[in-house]
Amino acid sequence: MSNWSYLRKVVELTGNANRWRKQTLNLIASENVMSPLAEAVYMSDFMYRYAEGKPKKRYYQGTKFIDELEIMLAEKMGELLGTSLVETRPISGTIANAAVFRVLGQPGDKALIAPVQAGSHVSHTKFGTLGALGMVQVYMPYDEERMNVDVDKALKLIESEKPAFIVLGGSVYLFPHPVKELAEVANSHGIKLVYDAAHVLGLIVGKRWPNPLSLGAHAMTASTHKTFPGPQGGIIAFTDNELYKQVSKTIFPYFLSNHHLHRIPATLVTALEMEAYGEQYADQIVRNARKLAESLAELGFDVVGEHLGYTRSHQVLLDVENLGGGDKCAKLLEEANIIVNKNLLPKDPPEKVNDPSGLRLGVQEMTRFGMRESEMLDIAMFIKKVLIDKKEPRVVANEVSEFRKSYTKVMYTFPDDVVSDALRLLE
Ligand code: DSN
Repeated sequence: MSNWSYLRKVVELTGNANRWRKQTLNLIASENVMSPLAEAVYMSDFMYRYAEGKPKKRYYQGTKFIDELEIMLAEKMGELLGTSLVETRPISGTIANAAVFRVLGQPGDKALIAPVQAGSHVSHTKFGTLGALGMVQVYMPYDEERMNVDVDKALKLIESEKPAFIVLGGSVYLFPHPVKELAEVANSHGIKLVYDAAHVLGLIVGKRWPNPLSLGAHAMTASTHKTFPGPQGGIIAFTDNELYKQVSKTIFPYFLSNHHLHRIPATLVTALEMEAYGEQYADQIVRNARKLAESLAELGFDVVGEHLGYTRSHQVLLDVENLGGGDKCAKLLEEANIIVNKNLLPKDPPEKVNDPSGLRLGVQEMTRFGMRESEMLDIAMFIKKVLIDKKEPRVVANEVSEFRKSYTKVMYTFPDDVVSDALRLLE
């Protein structure tokens, strides 16, 4: 391929992705979109710059504006989360976890983590960051009835295993983990509790999910681009001042040098949007998730968690074992322009990871584009056409694209006149 054809291909593929994603129903639970104003400040000169160190104590010159913005972001996120101790530099949720775990444990130490059935993230496990740091995972037992960590057995494990720290939160969960119960015992043993709020940060800020910091967690790690609809990045909030100081000394230089500065103003714009509209947005997300689950169940799907009201988060879990399995169903839906991921369900053994029984659906991005309960029924019907009625996916893809044309504007952001005024300040 000539240089020019290669260049054309690169740009064309990027354009294809842009165009295609506008025609799809994106139900990946870990993604979202920024508002045009957040995007505008993201595409700034900051993306070319370095600012090693902390604001006003940098190893580089040229940082006076990012210093101010970084201080503002820590303050604003602190206000939204009820603490004054916020570390804004992690460039992802996994890097946030790495820095906290590194401070709390030594190689060989044990960490008590949520069982995979209760949704622990790979970074909490021996296969991910925890294992890379040489630490040992101990799963807390799972309570099938409550679809959650078994509190009584977990409390006994704290006594018997003497872990260095405890991790709750995760990436596939429908119901809040028992932070308060475990934090009380952790405190009595001098153990720290870390809560990974990557998926639910926006729900916490929007007051539709319990704030783990107010329930006793010592640190809350998160990413800033899921239910909190900012740029890809990470954040850590603390209630423990000493832990905050140690993690701040660890994140740089152990886990990053630069921290991708263009994230900072974009995260701050998103924080202001969430301050103004976060409760409305989070409320609609949890309503939509519940409605999507109910609609799918009414249409004949096996939806996980019926006895508990299906979900309290942005996620819905579908058992599609009898419809060909998670791998096949996710691929069929993709052909129909419905993007989901295959997922292990609580009943699955870990070996089924490549062809699990489930699908994970998240409603946060479609909610951001203005969809409400009635559109959740439409989405459930599109999914039924593909997976139950066995309609040709490419035919459904055309219907999905047509449907999606009515939902292209990002909602839960500032009015157009405010945005136009603000954009002039970038000129
Ligand atoms: N693996 C991502 C998710 O989809 O939950 C989070 O890192």
